[in-house]
Amino acid sequence: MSNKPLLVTCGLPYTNGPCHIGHLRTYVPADFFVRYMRHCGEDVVFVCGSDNHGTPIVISAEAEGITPREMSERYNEHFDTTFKRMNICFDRFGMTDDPINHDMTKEIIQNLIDNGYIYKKTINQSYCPHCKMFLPDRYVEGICPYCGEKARGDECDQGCGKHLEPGEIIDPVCKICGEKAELREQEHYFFKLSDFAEFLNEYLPGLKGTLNARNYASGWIKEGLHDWCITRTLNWGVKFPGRDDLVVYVWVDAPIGYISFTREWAKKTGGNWEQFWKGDAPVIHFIGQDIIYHHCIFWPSLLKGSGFRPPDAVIASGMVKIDDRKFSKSRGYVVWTNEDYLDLGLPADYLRYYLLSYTSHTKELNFSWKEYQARINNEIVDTIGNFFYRTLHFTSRKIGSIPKTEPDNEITEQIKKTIEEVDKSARNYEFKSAVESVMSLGNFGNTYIQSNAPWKLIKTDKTATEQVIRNCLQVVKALTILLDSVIPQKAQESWELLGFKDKVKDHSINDALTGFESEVLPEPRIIFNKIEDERIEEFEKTLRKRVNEANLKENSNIRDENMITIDEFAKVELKTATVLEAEPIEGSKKLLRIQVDLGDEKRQIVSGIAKFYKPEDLKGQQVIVVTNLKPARLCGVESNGMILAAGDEASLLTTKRDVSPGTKVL
Ligand code: B3M
Ligand code: ZN
Repeated sequence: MSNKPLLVTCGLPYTNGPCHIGHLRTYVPADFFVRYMRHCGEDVVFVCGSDNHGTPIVISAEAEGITPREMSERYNEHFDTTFKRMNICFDRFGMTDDPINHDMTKEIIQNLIDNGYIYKKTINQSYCPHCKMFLPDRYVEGICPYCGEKARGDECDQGCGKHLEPGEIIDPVCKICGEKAELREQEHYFFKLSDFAEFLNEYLPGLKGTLNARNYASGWIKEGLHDWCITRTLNWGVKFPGRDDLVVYVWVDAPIGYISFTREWAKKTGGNWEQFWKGDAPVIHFIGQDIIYHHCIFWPSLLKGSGFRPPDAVIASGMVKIDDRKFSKSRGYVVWTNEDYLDLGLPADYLRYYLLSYTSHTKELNFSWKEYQARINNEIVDTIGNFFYRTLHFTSRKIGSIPKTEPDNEITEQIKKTIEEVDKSARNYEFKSAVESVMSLGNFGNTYIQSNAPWKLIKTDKTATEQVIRNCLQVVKALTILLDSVIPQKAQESWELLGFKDKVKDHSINDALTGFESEVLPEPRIIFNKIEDERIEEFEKTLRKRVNEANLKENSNIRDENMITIDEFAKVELKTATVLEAEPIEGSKKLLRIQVDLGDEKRQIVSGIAKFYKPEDLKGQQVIVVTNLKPARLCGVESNGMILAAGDEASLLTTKRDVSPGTKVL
């Protein structure tokens, strides 16, 4: 145990959509860590909140006809409630749009200005002439200049994942109206990130947490750091000091939320926030792997440049996949925490167990209902549930009270060994290994009761049976305390079945080795139930249905994209024409030079029909011509229009009755 308190934070969810299990990959392990540390006697402050600014929220709010603030409040409440339902308990869950964060952000920006880390520069920004507005971040879509994939204004989300600066995106298109955007000059403020390479090179090797965070960040420094444009032309956000027309980029005020929420916690409890951000009490960030750059490069530099202390550890979780597919809300590969899980009466604890134990924290996690079911049924129910119930049931039915002996050495040694293993893994942020160690104590217990068979032993030796049961009870108690960080609700139920009246979460890990309070145990009952096959089939069906619906929607979107309006069609000018003359073009087997009469004018058109018509046969034919096509040169010959023909053999289009040349085709 250390004498300094710890501050643990989780990445802040955006308030423009509901919580899905992808989110939980960060929050559940963080909550495990916090609970475990508290069992070890550490003083932990656990804060989080929602990320309310940025274009995604403005766009979603516009689509629903509400204000971004209303949207943010709605989803802030949603996340707060959902986390509580998952037994993820923050000491403060704030909002980045709350006044304290506006103030804190302005203070930090002012410090950066005073310290010379901010400069003004005129840049080319995407602008939509149709909507008459600048297009910050997600208001614009286009092509990533680094990898050529489709990208959003501020990030290459479908390709290389790079952060894009304003104006960098290629072929920008306005997200609101779909029109081509143009570049216009605008004055913006930049953060001199490039000044921090030396600081980061010194800082990163000492940064604790998972290796992926440190390694990615060090790699990016080698590639070179670019200054960040930190203002946006938007109404929603924290105003840049002294500029009413600009707000700061969401990635500036979002992490500053961590400080604001710590201050809110301090205000509520009389605690001290400065010990974390200015003193030397550790700050530990849990985040998703996709925001390592923001937390290991940008954020420490912002803090350093404004006189605050950078974080001590960054723990980055791998991404979540579903049934082997990349997680995608738009493609239907999503499992919603409430709608698809909690609302169906499934225990929060089972999902926590699955998320913690399935893959190591930095690996990608492939969620599958079948795998979930197998884990819960074989590990939680069969191993832990079985052992707990057998022990408690036998105690109450055959012995009547907790035997008045001490557990054997072999047992206490086994528990001590488990605690050591769990401790090592938890402090190294290896949650899967920590859970595995707990489960092997469960297996030990199961094997122990099975091989000592108290139900047989009691027929010959009551004292020996009591010793066996006392040993088993000690293992159940130890498991209950250890499992509290993993499955807190079930652990509390088990705790009460062991005759305790208080909260297991308030107990030290060392109580895994101490005795019991009451002699007689309450009536035992089964607390872990299997997940039935039919239910799993049902869940899979729901997922399948959603994927199909999303695909249908996507297909109809593609169809929509290929449609043109009547106005667009009317732009094409089609007229009848009579062929006056046709002749081959030297050096081309395909092309003919054709002179046509369009009534009030004559034109030359080059047409690729040489293989199918003899020049002399074309003379006098009536054809249909696109007359407003931009002139082009084919084989060095100028062509002013296009003659329409159908199919591979270029059957020429004509009119059913003779009409005079130059008649419009509608
Ligand atoms: N709101 C969500 C994300 O990109 C973003 C996190 C902010 S943490 C300061 O995962
Ligand atoms: Zn537009």
